[in-house]
Amino acid sequence: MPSYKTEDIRTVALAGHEVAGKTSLADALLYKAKANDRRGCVEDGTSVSDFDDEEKRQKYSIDSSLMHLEHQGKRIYLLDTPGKPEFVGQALCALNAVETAVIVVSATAGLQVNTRRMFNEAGKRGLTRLLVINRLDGENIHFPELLKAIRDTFGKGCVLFNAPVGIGPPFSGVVSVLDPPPSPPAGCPIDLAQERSQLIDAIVESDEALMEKYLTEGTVSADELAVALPRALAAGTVVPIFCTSTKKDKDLGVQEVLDAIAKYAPSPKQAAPRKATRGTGDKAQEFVVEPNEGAEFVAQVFKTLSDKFVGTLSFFKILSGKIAGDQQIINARTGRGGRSSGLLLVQGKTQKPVPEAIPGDIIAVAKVEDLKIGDTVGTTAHPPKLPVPSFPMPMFGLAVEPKARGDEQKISGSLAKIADEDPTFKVTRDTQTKELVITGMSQLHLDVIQRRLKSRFELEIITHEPKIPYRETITVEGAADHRHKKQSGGRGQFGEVHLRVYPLKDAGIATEADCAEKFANKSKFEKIRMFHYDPEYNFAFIDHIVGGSIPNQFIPAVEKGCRELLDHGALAGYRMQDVSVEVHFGKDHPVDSSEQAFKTAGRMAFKKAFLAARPVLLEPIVNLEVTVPSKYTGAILGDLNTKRARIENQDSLPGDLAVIQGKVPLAEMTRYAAQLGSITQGQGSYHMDFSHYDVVPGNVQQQIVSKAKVAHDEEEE
Ligand SMILES: Nc1nc2c(ncn2[C@@H]2O[C@H](COP(=O)(O)OP(=O)(O)OP(=O)(O)O)[C@@H](O)[C@H]2O)c(=O)[nH]1
Ligand SMILES: [Mg+2]
Repeated sequence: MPSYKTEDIRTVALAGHEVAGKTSLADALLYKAKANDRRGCVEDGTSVSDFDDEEKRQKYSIDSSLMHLEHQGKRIYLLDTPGKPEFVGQALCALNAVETAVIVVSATAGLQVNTRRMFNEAGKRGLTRLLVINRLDGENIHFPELLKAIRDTFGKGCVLFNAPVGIGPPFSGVVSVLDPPPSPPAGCPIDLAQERSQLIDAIVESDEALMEKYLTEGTVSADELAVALPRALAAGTVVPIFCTSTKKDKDLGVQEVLDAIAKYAPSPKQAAPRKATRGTGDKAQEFVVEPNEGAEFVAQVFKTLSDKFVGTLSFFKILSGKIAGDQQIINARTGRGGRSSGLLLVQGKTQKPVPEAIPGDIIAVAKVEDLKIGDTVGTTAHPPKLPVPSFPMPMFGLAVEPKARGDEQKISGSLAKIADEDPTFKVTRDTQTKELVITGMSQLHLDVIQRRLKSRFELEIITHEPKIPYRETITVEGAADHRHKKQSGGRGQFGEVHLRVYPLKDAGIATEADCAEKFANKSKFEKIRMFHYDPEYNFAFIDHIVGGSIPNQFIPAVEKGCRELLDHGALAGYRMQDVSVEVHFGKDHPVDSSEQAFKTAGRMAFKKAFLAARPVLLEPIVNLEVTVPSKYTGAILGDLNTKRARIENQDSLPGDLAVIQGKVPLAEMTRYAAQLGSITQGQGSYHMDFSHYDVVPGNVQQQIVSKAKVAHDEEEE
């Protein structure tokens, strides 16, 4: 048995914008808690957290990393997350595995895109949030303004638990706000008494009885505050702020953060239990995952890593029940089991076997096949399943080619391995061009992956311009038929298919249930025999054949033919979506009919009907958020105007920053990083994620269609 209980565990993610000092804080915390006998440092390449070769070279975090320490009788797990927006997938995964988020803010840079994002994502997950204002030794810090910006953005519940003594290079440590010294130290930039009363106000606000007492008597005791505080933290009505410098030779305010984590972060038992389901369809039952040792073992994988020495490591957070090292683990997604070579306690790049783990523990197992991020694992035959977290859809694509001929297979295999570790990186083969396409969050993201491919697998690639994943759909109903007939000596080929096509999007159909309820039923198709629905394409195939005009055994071939076209498109060679096909009539030949003939007839009829149904191209539209110094607002709006953007919101942020939000076609954004850089002299940042598909304007569509060489499949005729 471990020497601690679930009640003693604290799980903490360090999150925020890049360069705020999260990794330095992790190293400083490990050192203060004596989990490391020397202070690791990003600059020297000795960080426990940024241990990966590429991280050491670049001096920023790329992956989340797991560490642990003991302090005041608590077992504390730390997950350091990368702050660069391109690696947000790693940060989101880490947030799913913890009860507490420490959001690190740079005192010199202020609130940045990822500071706000992480604060909100942690809030969405119901995590307890702590703020750390770091880099207080830096130049040009306006502390009261920063504090105001924090409160304006994150709410007045953000209250100082300690205050800096000296700002900038004279920063020499912190002073408690709750329990201040009799006379305020020189160099404290705020009024301690006022901050203290704001802190007390925030605590009592979460407790009506205490509030009443405070209002009538004017005071509350330290004991009463201590009782009310955990509730206020859990409810998010109080967000404590701590002040630090994690500059290597300073490490000021770090001890206070360490103490605060041990004292204020909730244990897994204090967090709201997660909900899972067992079984599928009608038999699905809700299963509340309680963090009790006696309960069934349930854990969720939040990270995987292929390690040179131990093979694939899968990291999971135990949500209920305990597990021993030699136990069989069952994956709820596949139903298959695997035996690990033991449970591993992780400290950065090193692992130590442990015999057992309990609810709240964050551990790794090696070499259990086919565990993916988001998978639930159990030890019973049918473990309950937790909801799979969602991630932003990557939008920056590049086509890749091997530098050395013959490496194709190895490259796609190795990229797939990298993709397993990163939920915002995808590898696909373009069905039309047969090109291998990698898609990530940005150019930098794909550059990092390219360098990893070289250092880990010794493979090099050449990349081409990004491709825009257009889609094709129809806007009205259409009908067509096709007779496939060939007589070339011996047995001929014969199949004839008559079908109609229907647009599904405007009919409000987006799921199988919609399809059954609103469309593919007897009220619309009187003699409907069956329908097949495919959520990937929002495609439905309806068999409405009467009197055997196409014999039953050929219906699957007709469907197959139609499905072939889904990937290839009819208009410009792009994937189709939101279409239904109703096959209602056909003809066969007693000798010459074959599956092949009906497949071709189905595909050709579908193509003709599609082209007759006013087809349109759809293009991906992204949500864009640009943050720039206010003076560039006009230039940004002017530029976005030329990009077919729809501006939805414009706001000013403390620190004389402006945030512009809107929707823009992805096709207009392929070079935005460089353009934004030149408009704002490198002072702007942006973030985009997939929003939806929208119809391409007619003139743009014409250009794309005439450029695309539509593959003529007549050769199969
Ligand atoms: N002056 C000063 N420098 C700091 C402080 N904390 C960290 N640094 C330095 O700032 C740089 C970035 O620190 P990191 O700890 O890597 O920042 P991070 O938040 O982990 O950055 P990402 O991994 O990119 O998200 C390093 O060179 C650190 O040595 C601080 O409090 N003051
Ligand atoms: Mg880092």
